[in-house]
Amino acid sequence: MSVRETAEKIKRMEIRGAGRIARAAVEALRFHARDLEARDLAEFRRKMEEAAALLLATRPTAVSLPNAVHLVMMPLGEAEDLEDARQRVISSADEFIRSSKGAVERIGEIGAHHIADGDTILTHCNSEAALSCILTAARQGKDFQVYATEVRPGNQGLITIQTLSEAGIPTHYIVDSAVRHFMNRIDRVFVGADAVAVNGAVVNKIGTSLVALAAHEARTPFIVAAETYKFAPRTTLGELVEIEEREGGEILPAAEAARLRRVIVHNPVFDVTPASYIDLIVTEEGAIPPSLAYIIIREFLGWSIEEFHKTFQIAHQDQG
Ligand code: RUB
Repeated sequence: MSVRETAEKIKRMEIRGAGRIARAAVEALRFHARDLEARDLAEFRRKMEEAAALLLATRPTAVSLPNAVHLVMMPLGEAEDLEDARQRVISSADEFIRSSKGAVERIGEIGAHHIADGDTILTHCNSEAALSCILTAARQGKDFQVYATEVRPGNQGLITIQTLSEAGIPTHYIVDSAVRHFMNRIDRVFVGADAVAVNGAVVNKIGTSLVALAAHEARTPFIVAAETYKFAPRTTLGELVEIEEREGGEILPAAEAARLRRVIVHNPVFDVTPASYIDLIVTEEGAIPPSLAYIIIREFLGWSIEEFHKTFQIAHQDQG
């Protein structure tokens, strides 16, 4: 798929979920690099940067997108000539896709340790990392059930219940506002992440923080499944993760909105769950308390903050 087509699909949420968005962007860059016609290395670099910028502008919250694009584009800096540059992008893209899939699998293995026979799990939205924990536990023969939320307004819960049902897992489907009503039946909550900040706060689908609040009140463990490329390096410099605000029409149809002229519709699609409501973040490098987010950013993302800034010409913020 071309870069433009991939970007459109990500914008329209035909490709969605932080991990899938990252892999789709990387795949698009890979094909772009393979077929790109350029006179020299400088032109190749410029055209690749334009393609990267197009992909980065699609959705602002999932940090997996800039992290993945950065990983693929980073080797361009060391390229000696055009063909070398092309090969470097292709192999770094292949490596990202391979390791991303491996990370989801490993997270499943680690997360499944936290699911026992007789458990009732709750999940919100549609996260392949969170589902990997649940599906791995099911494959291990554990006997448990899952509550899945509807997830207004995108209805991602439908994808989740389809996957759970196909895996033969007893599944309950509830509206988002019923989470607290059912929380006393829940042994553990599993969600994914679009971004993890340096202070351990997790950005995920709107409503996640309410689920966490209800879990906290009921003393129900709240577990986040997040690959290391969901951790946000820029938050170490005090930058906040941008919360995407989508069209009001996704909530209130245009005809209704036109009739109710004084009504302002808000449609933030992610929210922030503070670290104090999170018991564990399961990464492919192991399960950590949210307070260790900084270690993941420094040790496992594999590049320095300075390098990240240089590559994307992000204005350096005063840390003082
Ligand atoms: C998806 C969402 C998911 C995370 C993690 O939001 O919030 O929980 O992206 O998913 P949207 P994964 O549907 O708006 O993209 O574990 O698959 O990366």
